[in-house]
Amino acid sequence: MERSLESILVTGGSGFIGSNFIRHLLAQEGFSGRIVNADALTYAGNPLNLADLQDDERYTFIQADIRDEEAVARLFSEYEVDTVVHFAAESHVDRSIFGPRDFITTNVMGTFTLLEAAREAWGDRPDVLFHHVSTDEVYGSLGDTGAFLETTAYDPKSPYSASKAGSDHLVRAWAHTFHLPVTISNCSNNYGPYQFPEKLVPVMILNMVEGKPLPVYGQGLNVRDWLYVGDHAQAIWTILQHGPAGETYNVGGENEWRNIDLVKHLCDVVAKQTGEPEDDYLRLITYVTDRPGHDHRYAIDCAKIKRELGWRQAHDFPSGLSETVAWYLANTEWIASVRSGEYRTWMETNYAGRGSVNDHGR
Ligand code: NAD
Ligand code: TDX
Repeated sequence: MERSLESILVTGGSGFIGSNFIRHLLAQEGFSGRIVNADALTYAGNPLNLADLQDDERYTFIQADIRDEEAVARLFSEYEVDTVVHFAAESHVDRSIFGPRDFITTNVMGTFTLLEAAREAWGDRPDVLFHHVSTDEVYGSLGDTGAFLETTAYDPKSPYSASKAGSDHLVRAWAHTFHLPVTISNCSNNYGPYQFPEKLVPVMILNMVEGKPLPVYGQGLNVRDWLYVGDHAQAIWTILQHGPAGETYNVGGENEWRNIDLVKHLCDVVAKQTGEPEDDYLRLITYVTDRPGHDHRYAIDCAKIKRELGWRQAHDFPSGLSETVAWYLANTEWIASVRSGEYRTWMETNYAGRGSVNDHGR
């Protein structure tokens, strides 16, 4: 049975990865359907992320909270949804440590609400799919070697990762018990345009430009695997078309960096584009109090999606990072918009006066 893929409900499509995914999907020759983006527009959701699509008749935006049962049920019936791509979540680990409530209500209860609405609307239709977008953080933290496989036991450590693990378990339970056709992807750290400036890469770029300290947690020795957001979007599109129901796919960049090395590398990339001396940026590196419970290392083994579905990363890190820096340097209107009003970085709000400035990264 072919999947319909005619009426795709994207949740959280006004955020970083969701907006990149929607743009990516509408550019695919093989896609002939429509997209309904349901987003509550929290601090992380920004209509400007998709402003260029407002005249595209294949795209509809509905402001809706995935915790609102009635609103979610209405989306399924009004738009005859046959596919869900579920991005909507509270996504910032630091925020989950100091205010976990929204992480539980949105990531766990919101996912539950969507699953129930899908079950109710779809019955036993075989041409539908619920794709759940998850994270490598559900697997916990690695030592200096090894990588997460799809079969690695869950061991989430932060309120964020525990809430995402909870949502993954719900999705699998709905598949097992109610035969809902589902797929799951667990992805590593994404970088690229439209990322809210609370995550490592945009925080560092924007602080460099403004001559502000570059806050490196602890000693900067934690390791993350970085994937270009467009490659993540393509992985999800590949799964929607070819991933059998019931399967989970790990998605990663095979591109591990210690945080401190990445920040220093970013200083070099930004300096090349602004023409400022790299030393002026390196001097801003400031070691601050570590994140509580900071996971040491994430690494993804993505051999399964490569082998079974033929997906590959299309962006190498130098070109992806260089394009990302150029995007942040050019899109001053977007930056002003997301930083207007109440905007302060999580660091500025929560670490005020607590940053332990020891040396400057040399
Ligand atoms: P983001 O914070 O940039 O965007 C989240 C979006 O969800 C926002 O537009 C927000 O308004 C919306 N949202 C939040 N609560 C909502 C609610 N109750 N109802 C409706 N909409 C709501 O996040 P992101 O970085 O784009 O991440 C998207 C998804 O990918 C998340 O599920 C995240 O766990 C997962 N993920 C992210 C990364 C990463 O590196 N950013 C890596 C792996 C997985
Ligand atoms: O200012 C900073 N200084 C710093 O040293 C920030 C914002 C982060 N860090 C460190 C913490 C992490 O080791 O950099 C690393 C990356 O931090 P984040 O950008 O906050 O990402 P991370 O915590 O790794 O989680 C991200 O990847 C997995 C996303 O936010 C999650 O949504 C995703 O699931």
